[in-house]
Amino acid sequence: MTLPCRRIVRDDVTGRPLKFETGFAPRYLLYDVNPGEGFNLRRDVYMRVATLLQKLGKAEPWVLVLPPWGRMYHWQSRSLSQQQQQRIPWSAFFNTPSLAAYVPVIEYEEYLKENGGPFIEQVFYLQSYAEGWTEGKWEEKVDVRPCVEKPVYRLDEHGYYRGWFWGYPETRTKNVTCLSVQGMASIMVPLLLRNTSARSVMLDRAENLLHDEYGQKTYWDARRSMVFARPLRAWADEFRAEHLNSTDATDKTFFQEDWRKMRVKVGTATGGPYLAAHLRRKDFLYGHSGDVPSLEAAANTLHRLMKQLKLPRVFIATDADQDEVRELRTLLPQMVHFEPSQAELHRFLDGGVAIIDQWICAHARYFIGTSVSTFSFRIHEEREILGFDPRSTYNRFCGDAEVNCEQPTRWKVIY
Ligand code: GFB
Repeated sequence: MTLPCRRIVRDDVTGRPLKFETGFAPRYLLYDVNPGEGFNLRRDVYMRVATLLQKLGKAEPWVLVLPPWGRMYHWQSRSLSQQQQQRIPWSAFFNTPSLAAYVPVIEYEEYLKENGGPFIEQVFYLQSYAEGWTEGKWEEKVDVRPCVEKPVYRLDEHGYYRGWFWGYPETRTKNVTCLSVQGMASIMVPLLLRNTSARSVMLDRAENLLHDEYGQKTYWDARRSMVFARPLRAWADEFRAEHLNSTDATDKTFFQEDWRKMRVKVGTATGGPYLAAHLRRKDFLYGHSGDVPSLEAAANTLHRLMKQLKLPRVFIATDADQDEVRELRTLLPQMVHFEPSQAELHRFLDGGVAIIDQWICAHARYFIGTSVSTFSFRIHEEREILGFDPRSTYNRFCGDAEVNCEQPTRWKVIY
């Protein structure tokens, strides 16, 4: 039997499906994540779902629909309206042809056109097992189960389920099923291929699926395909040149948009003549109070590092409020910080400003981040891709009273 995937005609450069032979209409995979989760955890969930899609694609022509960005708890700029920070396409933050070189992807607006309307045939709401692990034994499994919590979808008078659907109020579905799941993302493959014939399937609460091969080649392929959008990189590069005396040529940070061609020897990148720090504050001040330093302690660490590494400046990426930033400036006069003008904020939005911060941190001679922050983790990965010596990357601040201040684990790119 010929597998249907052989019938997809793909673009050589982007890997994106150009057409499907008659009788092989694509199936669409959509997903969403727990509303409380931040941008960089969502990036991690994208990788899990993209890897699932890659496996589905070996049997049938599936396309991943990129969930519009919005309603993010951490995007708090008052001068931007809720509407401005909703229904944001992935192309605002990522280079979508680079994503498509890993798996076929389309934006939600493209899906609406291709699908002929705001309908999703089947929604699977993923949840844990009500009983937890049976006899303390962990096994991979997935089953249709009653919803453990009150469903977030409500039935309208026409028999459609309504929900958040990324801020598209017209979007609706006829079927919502709760699935208890315990396992890697690929546990969904048999279910999606055999137990449903729906052409469009949404996995809500997709963070319940684990990585198939954490830290392995598929993980890194998916990660490397998440190239930031060109305007954000270009803007951050200008900032580096203007404020930090840093350019790719002098720093030996050579980046290729076609991530498949990029393979850099570890230790090749030297980075710009600045120290970079990610200081996560806000909810981390109470959520992770034990391992987040006071501003005084953070400033002392940075002074010590600048002296030790003979670096004249320190770039600070932070979600701290204005009072804290002001205090930090007094403690650390050499500090460089990106404070967007109103025009820049309207152009890049909170998500783009955060990416600019990450890109600048990724190009520093030395980086120090915040314990367990996925924002810092994504910077580690970016630096690993650029070819930095791991000793200049896997560093974190310690809490003021922390005794065993374990430093981050290194994850080596697998090509
Ligand atoms: O990215 P994220 O998932 O990282 O969420 P964590 C933190 C968000 O805060 C970022 C903003 O996406 C940004 O919007 N933010 C944090 C920053 N640091 C900076 C910074 O240096 N510069 C800029 N411009 N913005 C997790 C969350 O946060 O923390 C979870 O994902 C949960 O939802 C947990 O809240 C406690 O891993 O740091």
